[in-house]
Parts: sequence; structure tokens; C-alpha cells
Amino acid sequence: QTILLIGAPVDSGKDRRGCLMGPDAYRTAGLAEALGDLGHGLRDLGNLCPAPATVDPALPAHLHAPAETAGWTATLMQAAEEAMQEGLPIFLGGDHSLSLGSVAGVANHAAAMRRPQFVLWLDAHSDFHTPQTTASGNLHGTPLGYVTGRAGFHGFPEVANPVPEENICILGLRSVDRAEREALQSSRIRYHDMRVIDEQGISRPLAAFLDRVAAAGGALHVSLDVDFIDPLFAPAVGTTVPGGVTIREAHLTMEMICDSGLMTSLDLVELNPFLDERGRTAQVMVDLAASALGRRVFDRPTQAYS
Ligand code: DIR
Ligand code: MN
Ligand code: MN
Ligand code: MN
Repeated sequence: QTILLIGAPVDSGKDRRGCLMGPDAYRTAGLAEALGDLGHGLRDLGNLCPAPATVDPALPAHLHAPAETAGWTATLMQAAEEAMQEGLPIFLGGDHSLSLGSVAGVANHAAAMRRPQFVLWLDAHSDFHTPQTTASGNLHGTPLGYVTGRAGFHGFPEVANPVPEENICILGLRSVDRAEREALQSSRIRYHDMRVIDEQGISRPLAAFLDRVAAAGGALHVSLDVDFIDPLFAPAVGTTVPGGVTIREAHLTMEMICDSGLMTSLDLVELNPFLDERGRTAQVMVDLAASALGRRVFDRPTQAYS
């Protein structure tokens, strides 16, 4: 299975700049070498550019850079659909608004293959806003709203194959806005906050979700936001929230994903190298990607945990 590295220097999903440096930080931290060492075939497709787009006047006025994000969405949707025909794409962000396009694109491919699409969202935030409910106006808080087919994304590409809410699992939540909390609680999304992880460990809710994906024969997109991890270990992100998962919990998550053999696409998002010290957070993300794709200390029988 060939891995395709797709740089998406999206920086329009929020005010604070710097995520555009993400793709090159991952390259500098040795992502290609780490995955190549694991025996994977690998192609770096370089960086994408956003398609030209205009603002739809029906969008609320407080949104930050909606035209640029709509353009990125069109570009990423197409790139994701094409990449799925050739291998396992890793989208190198870029802020989390890149997932409007990456997830919608992989879902189009899954629909063409007649496979259900599942999404594992690893994030402190639920990113389930619409352009109308976001208080910040930052579209990086909206990808799950968009890909599930919520209304209000005027001027954005049509979501031909919305991801069913019950096929989405969010882990790591500790910052959920009021409008999202209400929408999430009345949705069929499986969401687990940090308290669940504290009480049950991360493996229990994760194994339950992976079992459902396997039983359905689904395709699995994993979206890894830097702020899933505690800022003690991964400080280079614009929206740090204390109380996140540890490095060990993050690696266990990625190793279980690897053992399941289910992952078909991956986002690495929200890294802001401008906020970092010596590329430390980029290195953490590269190591986590390596765990998701086969790096381990010792071999072990698969699914020893379930
Ligand atoms: C916040 C931040 N909920 C917003 N979202 C982030 O602006 O809507 N998502 N950082 O990962
Ligand atoms: Mn996010
Ligand atoms: Mn296809
Ligand atoms: Mn986040």
C-alpha cells in the first residue's frame, strides 16, 4: 500500500497565522524517512494551492476568510478522491479547516466503492459548528458540521456523500462550545470527553469504535489535531487546552489503529511551527504517524486488548 504525502498549507481557518508552515515542518522532522523505514512505498505529492473562490453573500459576516477556505475545500476534496484511488493519503496541514475537503473527498471515494465511511476525530474540540453557530467565526471549528451535511455552508462545494453521524467517534474532548454541546447531544455522533478517558482508559472507547468499523467493512479516516495531546508535550498549536492525552495514550491510540488494519486516510492538522521550540511538536506528530503505520517496540499478537 503506497502512502501519499499531500501538503495542504491551509491557514485560513482561524486568525492566528503559522499553520501554513506545517507541511514543511513535517518534512523537516523526517516524516518520509520514518514511514519509509517501516517498509512503506511512499510518494510526496508536494503542496496543494487553493482553487479561486468567491464569498457567498448568504454567509454570516463574521466568518474569517470564507472564500479562501471554500477554495481549499474544493481543491482538497478533489485531491482526496484522486489519492484514494492510489493509496493511503496523509494530509499534512494546515489548520483543521482542511478536513472539510479531505473528509468530504474520501467519503466520495468510499461511496463509489460502496463502503461506509467512518471518521475518528482526535481533538480537544468537537469542530461541529456551522457558519451560523460559530461564535469565533473560525472555520477550523466547522469540519464535522460540514461533512455530516449540516446546512448553512453557502458557497462551499456540495457534500455529495455526508458521513452518517453514527459513523463518527470523537476522542479527547475538553473544550466544547455551548452551541456544539447542544448539537452534539442531539446527534448520533459518539463523543468521549477526557473524563471518560480518565475513568475507562482510552483503549475501551477506541476498541469499541474500531470493532464497529471492522464489522461494517468500513473505510476509516483518522483526523489528528495537535491539541488532542496535552500542551505539555505538544505546545505548537494555536488553541492549547490543558488536560489532554499523554504521549503514551496518543501512541496507544495510533498503535491500536495500526493493529486494526482499518485506517485508509489520515490528517495531521493544526501544527503551528511558529509557536514551537526546535520542531518538538512536529517530531511528536511524526512519531505518532509512524505508530499508526507500524512502528512499535516489539511485535505482539494483534488485538491483544479487546
Ligand atoms: C473553537 C476552536 N471551538 C471555535 N476550535 C478548535 O473557534 O469554534 N478546533 N480549535 O480544533
Ligand atoms: Mn480541530
Ligand atoms: Mn474513486
Ligand atoms: Mn482542536
